[in-house]
Amino acid sequence: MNTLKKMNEQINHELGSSYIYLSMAAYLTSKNLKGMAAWMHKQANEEREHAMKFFEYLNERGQAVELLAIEKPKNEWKTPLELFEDALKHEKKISALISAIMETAIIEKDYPSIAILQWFVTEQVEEEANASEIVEKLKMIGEHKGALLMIDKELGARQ
Ligand code: OFO
Repeated sequence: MNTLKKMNEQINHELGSSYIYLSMAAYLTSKNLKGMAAWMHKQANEEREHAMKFFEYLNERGQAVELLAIEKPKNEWKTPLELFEDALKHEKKISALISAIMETAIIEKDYPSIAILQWFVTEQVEEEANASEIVEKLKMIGEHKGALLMIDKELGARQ
């Protein structure tokens, strides 16, 4: 079924997301923004969990998982704002991919997949909102170094 095939590809996108966020964490660490780096590490871990949700679901459906190659992520940004703008752009891309799988599942009347995908649809609203909030705050503070350190501290407190 196409839905399950697309979910197999989505495992790759979720692991790719994890890799991108890990690269962002590495960059932020190199800039001594430890709180933002910790936030990105948590995000990278969450993305791996997303991949595993699809992985386990495909196993339950008796579909063999085929892992695909992961692209080398970008590793340099001009500013934390540019980095978080990239993260937001990436989440929007992921939301579109989830919607496309959902459309296929609806066409195929694959109700168990629709149920699983519903979780991802809701999750994407949260993921986009989180990234967007950080982007807006970073835009607000501009070049203010003290405020940047405050945001860094705030993001480091992410549970
Ligand atoms: Fe960021 O939600 Fe999965 O990819």
